[in-house]
Amino acid sequence: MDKSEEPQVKQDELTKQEEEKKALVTEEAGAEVQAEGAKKKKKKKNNKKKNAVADTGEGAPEEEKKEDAKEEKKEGEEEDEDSGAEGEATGDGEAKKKKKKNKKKKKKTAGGAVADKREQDNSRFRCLGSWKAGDWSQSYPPLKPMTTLFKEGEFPIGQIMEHPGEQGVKRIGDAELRAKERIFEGDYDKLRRAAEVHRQTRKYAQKFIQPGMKIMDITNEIEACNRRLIEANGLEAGIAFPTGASLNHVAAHWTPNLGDETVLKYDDVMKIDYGSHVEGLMTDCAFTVAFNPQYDNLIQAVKEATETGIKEAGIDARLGEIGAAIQETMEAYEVEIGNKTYQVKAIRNLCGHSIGRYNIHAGKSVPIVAGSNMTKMEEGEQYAIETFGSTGKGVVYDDLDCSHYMKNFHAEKVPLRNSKAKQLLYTIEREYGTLAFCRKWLEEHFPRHIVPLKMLVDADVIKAYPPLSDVPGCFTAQFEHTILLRPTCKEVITRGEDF
Ligand SMILES: [Co+2]
Repeated sequence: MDKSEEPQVKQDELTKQEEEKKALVTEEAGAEVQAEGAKKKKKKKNNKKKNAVADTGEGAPEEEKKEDAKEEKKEGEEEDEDSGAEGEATGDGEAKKKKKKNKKKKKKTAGGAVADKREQDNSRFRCLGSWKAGDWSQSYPPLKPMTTLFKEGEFPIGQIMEHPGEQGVKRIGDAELRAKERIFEGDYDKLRRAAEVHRQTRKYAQKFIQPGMKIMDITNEIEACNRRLIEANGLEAGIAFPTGASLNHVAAHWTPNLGDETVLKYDDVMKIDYGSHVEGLMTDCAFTVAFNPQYDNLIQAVKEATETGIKEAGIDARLGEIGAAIQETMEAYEVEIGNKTYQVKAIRNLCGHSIGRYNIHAGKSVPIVAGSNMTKMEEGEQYAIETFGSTGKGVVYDDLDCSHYMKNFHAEKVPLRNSKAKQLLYTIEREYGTLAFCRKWLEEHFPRHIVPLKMLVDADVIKAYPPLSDVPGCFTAQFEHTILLRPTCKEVITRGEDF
């Protein structure tokens, strides 16, 4: 995500949000995270069963599996302590759980998981496709990393599309370009591995996300799954950036900080935005979660606008023209919410962006409104195509309570006097390099980081990425895919049947 301009709107009404938050805490009756999050709720089992059936609308066999997975977790409560918040790789926990395996009556795969199937009904979410039946050897919850499911060089290829214009047809059959492409196959393969992690993680998220859950539990669970499947290991492979879970008028860059109690409601519109990387080669992909059909036209507008962006993108495509096409698709929609009709607006100071190695915003921005940028996309580039629609003003400003930070990619060496600030910078460089991180993650490596973190931000070594919000009371939606501009074609690496 990229914010293209300085904030244009100033406002100080955060009261509404605060009130909502308070109201929500009392509502916390419903669902729970199936795996890690379940540990605190031993005594609520009866509730849970009732809710799970009511909320998911899934068939009986699935429910059995879910309950099964919960039982497993409850028995393994102690080891959850370390696999929970930071979601360590499964190795350890797996071994411990195996010891307890003989207690189980039903068939299990390694790590206490049950066999999953590929087919998954997503109809309880608005405007998300369902996963079709087919070969599938992942467990539930997903514990098997991609390298155990696929051989190197054989990670699933994304959606292949022609580059726009006449050259597109020529490129796709060009032998020389194909030969050129072979040089990059290794990188494509790593990106496809990261993309498959994104797909499998989101399929999982689409199974467990329910109104009533704490956003903290949702994001922790997504991150734990992401880490397991990508085999997170220092800067070699891991999460590419914090899991965005921005709600309603907040469009992007919000993830809960430690202690946050926000609960997902039936009427919320949540943007789930996360990424995985292998050796700094990363995916950036997002979708909108909503349950109430009143948002359908907003979500559909954004989904189609992102598809327009993907279709228009390609070698030699001009950035300004892509923006114009996106805006036209988006703003053809109206949405009726609570007896009021809104024209969907493309958020004019948010953009897609080029991606480089360990560099989420590599320099080029893909606007989502018409503009005069004549810059062309080029062969070999990688882009996140993302669009945001809003029922508000169509502009975002920096909101409060920052969670996202990232080292300045081109930061000069700045002499730091404060020893805490120096230590913190060292920790950030070691753990995240130039990848984005959030305060929740930092807590484990560097508790009481607020003051030194502010020093680093003031010294311009670390940049703060506060939540980006439209006016309170409005709703925003987002869809995003990562595409590769290969010499012969355009590959939508994060494509799935859900979106
Ligand atoms: Co992005």
